Amino acid sequence: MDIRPFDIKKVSVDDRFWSSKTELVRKEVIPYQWEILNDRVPDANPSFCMHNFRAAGLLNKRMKTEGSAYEPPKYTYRGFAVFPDKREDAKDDEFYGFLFQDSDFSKWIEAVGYSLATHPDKVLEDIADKAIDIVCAAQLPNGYLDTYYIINGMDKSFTDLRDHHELYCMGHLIEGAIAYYEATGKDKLLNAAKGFADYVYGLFGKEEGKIKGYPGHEIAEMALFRLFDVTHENRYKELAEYFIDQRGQAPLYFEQEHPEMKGKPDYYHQAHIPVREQREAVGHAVRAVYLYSGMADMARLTGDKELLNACKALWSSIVNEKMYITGGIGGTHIGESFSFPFDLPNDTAYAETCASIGLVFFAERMLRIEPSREYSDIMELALYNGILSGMALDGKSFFYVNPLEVLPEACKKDERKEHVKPIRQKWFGCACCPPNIARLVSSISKYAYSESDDTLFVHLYMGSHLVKDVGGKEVRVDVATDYPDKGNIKIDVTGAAGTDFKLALRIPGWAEGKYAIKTDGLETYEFINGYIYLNGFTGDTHHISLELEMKPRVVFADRKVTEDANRIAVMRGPVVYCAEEKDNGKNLKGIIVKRPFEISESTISEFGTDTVALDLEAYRLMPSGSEFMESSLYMNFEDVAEEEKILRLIPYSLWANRGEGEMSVYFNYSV
Ligand code: FUB
Ligand code: ZN
Repeated sequence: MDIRPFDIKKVSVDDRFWSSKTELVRKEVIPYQWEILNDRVPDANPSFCMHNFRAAGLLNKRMKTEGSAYEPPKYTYRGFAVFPDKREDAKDDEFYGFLFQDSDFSKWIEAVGYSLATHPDKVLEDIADKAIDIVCAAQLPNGYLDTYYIINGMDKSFTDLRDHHELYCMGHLIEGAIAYYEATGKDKLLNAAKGFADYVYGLFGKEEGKIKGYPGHEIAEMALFRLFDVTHENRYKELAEYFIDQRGQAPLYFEQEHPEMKGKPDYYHQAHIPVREQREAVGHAVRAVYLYSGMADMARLTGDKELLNACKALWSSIVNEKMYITGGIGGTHIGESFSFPFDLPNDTAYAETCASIGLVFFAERMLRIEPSREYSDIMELALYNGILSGMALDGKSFFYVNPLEVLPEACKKDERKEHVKPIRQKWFGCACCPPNIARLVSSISKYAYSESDDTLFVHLYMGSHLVKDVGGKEVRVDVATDYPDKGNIKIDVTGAAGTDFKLALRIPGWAEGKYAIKTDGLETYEFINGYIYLNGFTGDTHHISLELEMKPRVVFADRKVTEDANRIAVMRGPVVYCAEEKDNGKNLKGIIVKRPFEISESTISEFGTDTVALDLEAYRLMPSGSEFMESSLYMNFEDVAEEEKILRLIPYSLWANRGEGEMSVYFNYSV
């Protein structure tokens, strides 16, 4: 069965929860990020992204005007990231920022593309067209387009595939160009991306004399498969397959590039063993899930069972041993990596926003191979928790690292927690996460729906309207819901009579045995891998209603997660909850939840829209004795007393929107 994402142009999302996010990205985040890319936001880390494209364009112009008299820059390594002391000191023809700064533009234009696909906007399109002109003016006549080497010296381009992100930038450029082309029909950037990919195709491959390497940071793989999807030009698929097959093969390419690393398994770059032999998710978490996404694309397109088995094993390694309850991945900041199984520290977590986004990409691709809630449940978990936490409610500040426990003082004074920030940042020198959230949120319907010729798969529930073509007939599907605050989902299907239309609805794992469905006369259905398949549509409009029980659940981690031993977390539907100092005072770790866990719900409005907050009965141990006792570091147990308290919980994704303070997802409980 050929399953593909549903065309985002054909879906209009009209949802209490998600529309506020997509509108935020459209109205605030995209314009804000354009200012950032042009270094016009005071007090934010400078980007230099558009500066670099302009600088490369300037050199190209010089090359054209000076002809053979032009002397191209000779490569000198200036560091992984270079910033001038002051913004004003930046020279017009020099490169600044991290060496993959180009990718920030590509992610931005991708978000712009998705946004324009559903909300045409002449002003934004004009800005984007002008930005594209600047980017395309930086491209070399042979198709090469990475400003780091164009500015710093092409003589060393593609000589450090492991660390220098040229192929990563190409991958992002392709993704951005496709989104913009699909939204607007304009192919200038797409042609530039194809030009770069064609140049790379000419350089890499198994043929004699070609480079036998592969990207040090993945994304080109999945981007090239997408380019193949759009253009049907086989060489892009061939190149992606080459990159995947070649990775980890002896002799190891990165060892040849960096002989000092000989004999040390390169988990970080996912180059330790050939991909089909991989079983455990290791190394840099973003690189890993981007690679697995490309592998899943290849497994789907080629039917390669060995590759699919590797994908399944890696999926299971992540979700059964290495994932936070929030859908965050990457247990350690050392190498921004997965740690060993069940090592999931809360306060030193890395859980990079990009890594959870990559997990969503991986899930979406596995769903195309096999619609199963094994994947969509996790996709939803990451979206509602570890990804949305990455962006402030006003869309103007961001988390890179998404911890599950924060003590602000420790973040500032303990070097081991330096990577953990207690408040979101306006921007980052290495700014991979903010534009990644923008492109994901603005294409959210792509993750909610996929389709085969006759079936519409509903993976995520959100108010929306779409029209699906079934054998030349238009079937209209309208969804209305207050999800995730409520579990009420109403789906109207119109015009399906006389077609083979099937509707596949996901029943989340957490709602198993706790849902009710009314099918309005449709008697034919099957339940497969967590999806209810409805068919036999004969009436004009069928009104289907699905009710998922949204009761708070007390959740316990596997005993092997020592960090969470004898502690509980609380979830409601797909939403993970946390406590903040703002509601509960300091020393959240000292709060003990009482059993039986009585949880009451209330609706609060301090986060802009109505939000369900939860309250639990709890207590703290407080010194009960004299002044002397109160000031002592240690005391006898008889000198402490229980102080009753109500523990207020809010959705984890909303933490740190009301100033700085402690936060915790896990709590002790009384036995
Ligand atoms: O290397 C590019 C990006 O920077 C990675 O995806 C992030 O983890 C950060 O290291
Ligand atoms: Zn990131």
